[in-house]
Amino acid sequence: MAPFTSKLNLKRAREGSEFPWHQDYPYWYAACREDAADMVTAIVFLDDADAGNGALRVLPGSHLGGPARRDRAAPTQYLAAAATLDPAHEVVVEVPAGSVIWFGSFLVHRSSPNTSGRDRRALLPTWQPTGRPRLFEREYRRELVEELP
Ligand SMILES: O=C(O)CCC(=O)C(=O)O
Repeated sequence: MAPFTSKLNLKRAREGSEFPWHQDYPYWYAACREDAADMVTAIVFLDDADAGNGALRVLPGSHLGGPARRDRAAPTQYLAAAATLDPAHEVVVEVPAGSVIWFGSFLVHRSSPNTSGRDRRALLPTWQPTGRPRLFEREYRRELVEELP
């Protein structure tokens, strides 16, 4: 595996915002079409993460379903259509600092706002098969998401 991209997500105490339900697939698809299915992301937690400070929340099994229906009414065209999901199956992944969660681009996930007094920092490197261009070397074409459900 080789690097594709990476980012630092900082949910500041009392200010960190939510990430609504989504798959990473549409975000990567706009840069690399079907290659997006091969991406794997690690979340490296630098702080304890729990429901209060914005832990990751996942829908188990959703990684097997391929592209989820998008919310075409949302300002961003990348989010999943929440009405098509079953939040009763949501799992809040509470982990201590130093934990690493790996997931593929089809996993439907979200995270809640940080309403606590504790920061929640995490590094998110994304990996791809060796020999392919990195995200910054590819053309990013937002309109490609229209090809997805
Ligand atoms: O940092 C988080 O809580 C989740 C971020 C996320 O879902 C993403 O960057 O795709």
